[in-house]
Amino acid sequence: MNATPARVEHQLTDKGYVPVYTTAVIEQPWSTYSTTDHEVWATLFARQREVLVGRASDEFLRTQASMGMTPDRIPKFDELNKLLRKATGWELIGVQGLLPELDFFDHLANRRFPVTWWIRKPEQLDYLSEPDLFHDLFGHVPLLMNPVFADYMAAYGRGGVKAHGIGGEALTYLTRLYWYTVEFGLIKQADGLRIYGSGIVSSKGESIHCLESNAPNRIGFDLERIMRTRYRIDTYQKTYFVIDSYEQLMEATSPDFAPIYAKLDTLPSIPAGDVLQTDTVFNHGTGEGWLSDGDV
Ligand code: HBI
Ligand code: FE
Repeated sequence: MNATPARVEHQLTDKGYVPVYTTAVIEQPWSTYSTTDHEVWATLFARQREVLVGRASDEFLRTQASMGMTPDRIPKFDELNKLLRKATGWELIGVQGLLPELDFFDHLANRRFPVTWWIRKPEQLDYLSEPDLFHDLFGHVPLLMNPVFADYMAAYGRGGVKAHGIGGEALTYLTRLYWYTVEFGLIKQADGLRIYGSGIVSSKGESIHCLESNAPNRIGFDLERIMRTRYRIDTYQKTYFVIDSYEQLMEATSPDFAPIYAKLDTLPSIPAGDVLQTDTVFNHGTGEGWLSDGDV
């Protein structure tokens, strides 16, 4: 496999030392994928395509179908890149795993989406702690075919590079925005709430839970509210935020965030499960099954 070795650094966070990989770009070693690798892709793909009918947003299902992804084998990055570049100027690059934030943002700002080159093992089918090829390719890539969402992701990357320069809590606020939109966002359609967040669409359990359980809150999108709201990394989300349209996301990133960051610095963060008087509430969750600690 012609991967330049990815030096693994460890970053001290409030969750202890987490491995952060270098930004080495890795050619997708497609010929090295085993039969088991392709079977894991096939199982997850078929299962999620079934669960997501009536649950994922129309645009997610449409863009994913337009990319010609099938269960029979792991897609080839260079084949998908031909479609992506033509549609929205984006391309996939292979990486070892999580990148240092500034590198990640810089890739997004330049319309490069980092996709982990390896896929999880059969025993990790239902959960693994970091993004693998299935999470990235099945979850993140399809909506990059949508011009408005593709522009949002590039604008988000530019915002991340700027936030990195500002320092302070700017990256915390921006990471929450990514988490509650790109990873765990819901969208309102005429026929009901639907999923567009990658962290949800790549998970069978959460695809059902986020829409059909009474436990979580479902609250209308509000940029500053989201930037103040802590989140969960090892359980289902306590709160899901609902956008009206992808255009709403794009518009939300048009102002200069620096004054917003300065204002948020004077306000307390909001626990993941709270509902505010000012919220547009689609569902005030029962909180059933929630853990009392562990908000990030
Ligand atoms: N790196 N490869 C990769 N994929 C991600 O989704 C990712 C990352 N590094 C940082 C990161 N996400 C989050 O901190 C974002 O909120 C920036
Ligand atoms: Fe992700």
